[in-house]
Amino acid sequence: MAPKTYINGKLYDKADAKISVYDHGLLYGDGVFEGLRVYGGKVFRLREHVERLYDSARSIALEIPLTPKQMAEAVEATVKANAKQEGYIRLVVTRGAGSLGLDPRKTSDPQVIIIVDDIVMYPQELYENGMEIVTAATIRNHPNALNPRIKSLNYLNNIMAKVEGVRAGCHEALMLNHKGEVAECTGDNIFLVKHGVLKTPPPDAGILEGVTRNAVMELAQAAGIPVQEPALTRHDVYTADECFLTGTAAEVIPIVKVDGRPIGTGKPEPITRQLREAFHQLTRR
Ligand code: PXG
Repeated sequence: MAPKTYINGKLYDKADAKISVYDHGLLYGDGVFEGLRVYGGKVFRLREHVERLYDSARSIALEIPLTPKQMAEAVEATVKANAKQEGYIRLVVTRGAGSLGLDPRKTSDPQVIIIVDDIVMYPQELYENGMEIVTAATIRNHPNALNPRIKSLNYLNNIMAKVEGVRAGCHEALMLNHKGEVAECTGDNIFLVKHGVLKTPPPDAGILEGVTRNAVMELAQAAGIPVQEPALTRHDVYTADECFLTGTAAEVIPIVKVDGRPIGTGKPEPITRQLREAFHQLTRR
């Protein structure tokens, strides 16, 4: 079935799902978004994603013309209209069409877009054997410039780091924050394991607080694995026993090499494998 896209309350065929070239989402990256997953016909952690979307919108002073409840219902109705059992949802709210000037007062009608489609993941082999990443020279945005906790349509910061990763022959790149601490990857959060303790940078390290990150932290706690959110350096990464990334698209993927240094034994290790399995159970049950 051809995908049906929701725009402002109506469903359109893919070829007809269009918005104005005067939209400030296109002209300035002025808007917010979410990426969600559908497992077995059910949207994973819909409430958390909607809450983060509204927090992002509030932070950029964008008023969404739906209540969070209406937004959640619109997402579910669009998934249903697409008869989607397994897939990816891109939820976008732009500032709307305006003049060719920055002033948000010149815009009207924020556009609410819900795309339901398939997901592109890393090659399956990397989930089994682990992935290699490099540190990008491009740092995460300074929180006082554009706070990384906002999932805005302005993803150039991450794309520049992704370009560096790809040029180095990797699928992902590690980004540091303005203090030189480990932040996250371009579209995934990072976790380390050291002496049986799970560690991930805190939200104030300048990261997006991932829905998958929070789910994995809960799973670890439930399994009796201690969880900490300390400031981390690249030294902590290089000397970790295990490393993995989390994200809606990536789910849980082992990292076995960072900047040419093998992590642990250079093969996916037990806690990573355990949490990957636990996440699989959580989403596929
Ligand atoms: N950090 C950043 C910077 C992200 O953009 C995550 C972490 C993981 O968060 P979640 O809530 O997904 O666990 C993200 C989100 C894609 C795509 O299509 C993925 C993200 C962002 C944009 C595009 O692969 N990941």
